[in-house]
Amino acid sequence: MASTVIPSVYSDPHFIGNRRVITHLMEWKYDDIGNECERFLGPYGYGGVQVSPVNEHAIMDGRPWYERYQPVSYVIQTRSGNEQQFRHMVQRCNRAGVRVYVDVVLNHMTGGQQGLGTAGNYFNGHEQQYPGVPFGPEHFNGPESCPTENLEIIDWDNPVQSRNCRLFGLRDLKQSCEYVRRKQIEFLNKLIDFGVAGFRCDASTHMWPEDLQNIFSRLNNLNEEFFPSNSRPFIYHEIIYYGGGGINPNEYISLGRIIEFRFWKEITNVFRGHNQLKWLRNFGTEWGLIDSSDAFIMIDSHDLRVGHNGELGFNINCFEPQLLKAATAFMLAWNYGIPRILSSYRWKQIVKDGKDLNEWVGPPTDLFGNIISIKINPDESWNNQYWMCEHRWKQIYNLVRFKSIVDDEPIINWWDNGDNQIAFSRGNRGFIAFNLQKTRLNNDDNGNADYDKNQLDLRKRLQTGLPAGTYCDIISGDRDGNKCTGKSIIVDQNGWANIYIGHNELDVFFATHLEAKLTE
Ligand code: ARE
Ligand code: CA
Repeated sequence: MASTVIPSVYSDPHFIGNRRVITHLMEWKYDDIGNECERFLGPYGYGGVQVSPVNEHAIMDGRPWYERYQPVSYVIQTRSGNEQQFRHMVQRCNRAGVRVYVDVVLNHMTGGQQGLGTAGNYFNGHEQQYPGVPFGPEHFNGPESCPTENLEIIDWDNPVQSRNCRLFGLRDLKQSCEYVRRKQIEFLNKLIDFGVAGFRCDASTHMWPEDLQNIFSRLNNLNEEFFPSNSRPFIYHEIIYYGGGGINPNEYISLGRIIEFRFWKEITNVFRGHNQLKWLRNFGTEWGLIDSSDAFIMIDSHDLRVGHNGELGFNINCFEPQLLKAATAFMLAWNYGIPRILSSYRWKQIVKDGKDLNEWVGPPTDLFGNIISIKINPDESWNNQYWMCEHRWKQIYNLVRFKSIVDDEPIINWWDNGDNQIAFSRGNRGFIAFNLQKTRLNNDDNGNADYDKNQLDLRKRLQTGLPAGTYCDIISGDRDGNKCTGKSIIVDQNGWANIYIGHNELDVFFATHLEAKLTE
């Protein structure tokens, strides 16, 4: 059933042309992001880049990545760079056709410690003093508004506790206070005036919708140097909701898009072989997900990668590249929401009792604690001992292109084998097939010596929806001039072609589109 809800004025990402996908260059430096916008994100068709929190934050022992989620002031200065560098990056990215979204932490300041922030401002979380803003105790929620004894959130489903008490001890800002609002509006407007297209709103569940409404309604329109007049910022909210009780994302739908956590969870479940691929046929609102036009989606994130939210071993991260590529491909090929791809750095995962002991490890740095730059070699490889660069994995960026090419074409020609093989096309512009049958073997049929592995191949004549011609698979290879470097298919006059995905192939999917067609 079509939704009657009018999309929020904050739900348009302002992509240029038919760009469709955002990548989060986690912890990257602004100069590096500017370079990447010009040499890769722009040319390869990414629509936008999310940057890690840009404002001054606590410096913590060992420099964990999560210190960025402990604001000290709204001065733009972190290990990623200063205000000038940030501003320059935003200009470069916009000119390269790539929008910039900033992860903003408005719910709280630091935890109970004291020290210096990344711009040199002193802070004392215990006394709730942040002279760099300045904020003092009167700007925080306390016993008058938070009903729990220790001021911590205890019952996460209770709206008053969830909004007025502390999230993991983080000092909770009183956004009903006009002064707090004004400081936050100033900060956001500064970013808008620099040319950003919008924000990831951290911990939205922990802020009152009416306070956010007030703040957002007072934001400037986007900078007319880069955007049409009267453009409102794009805002996507972190609201962790899996159905049932708890704070319902519907409360925030007029305030922007919702990061739909049921998307990654259900897709991860399927790709891990806990649910059959064939059920994805009607994946979306019929599974209880919010409307596509309100949704923001992901497979991996800065939290999920280390098992914050979800659980380690279930969540799919860069250490299972084949699985990550396949689940990401489905995300990009399906017609739902706005997808974001996490681009992470390398860390040494040490799993013990279901936890990653290194879950805190921050970005790669030199001996002085400076973040190491991304270095691109002449053959397009990079210093991958430091940076994972998932956004540069061919199976991923080729699907980013696929998404642009298929545009809003509907999902048609669905086929499944009643189990873990599926295929569908996007109008007459693109076609994709998945063969996860071997995952089932790994899970259930291991050790069955009589099992004929060839039964696990996908070998089938299918309707691709495509015009007749020879098409390259953009997964096992690519189109290189007028030849294919990997597999290819021949589509007949009626759109049919023989599709093959062997059980022993590294990638479990096949994809092609109009631009991967050879000229006759
Ligand atoms: C760190 C330490 C803590 C310490 C605290 C204060 O880890 O032990 O108490 O500092 O000193 C990130 C890290 C946190 C870190 C924090 C501040 O993940 O570990 O705390 O930065 O440095 C809930 C929230 C949701 C939140 C998740 C992680 O609702 O908003 O928890 N996600 C965002 C970001 C995080 C970030 C923050 C918020 C804080 O994406 O990266 O934290 O800015 C159920 C509930 C969810 C709940 C979830 C927790 O699903 O329904 O609401 O999410 O459990 O797993
Ligand atoms: Ca709060």
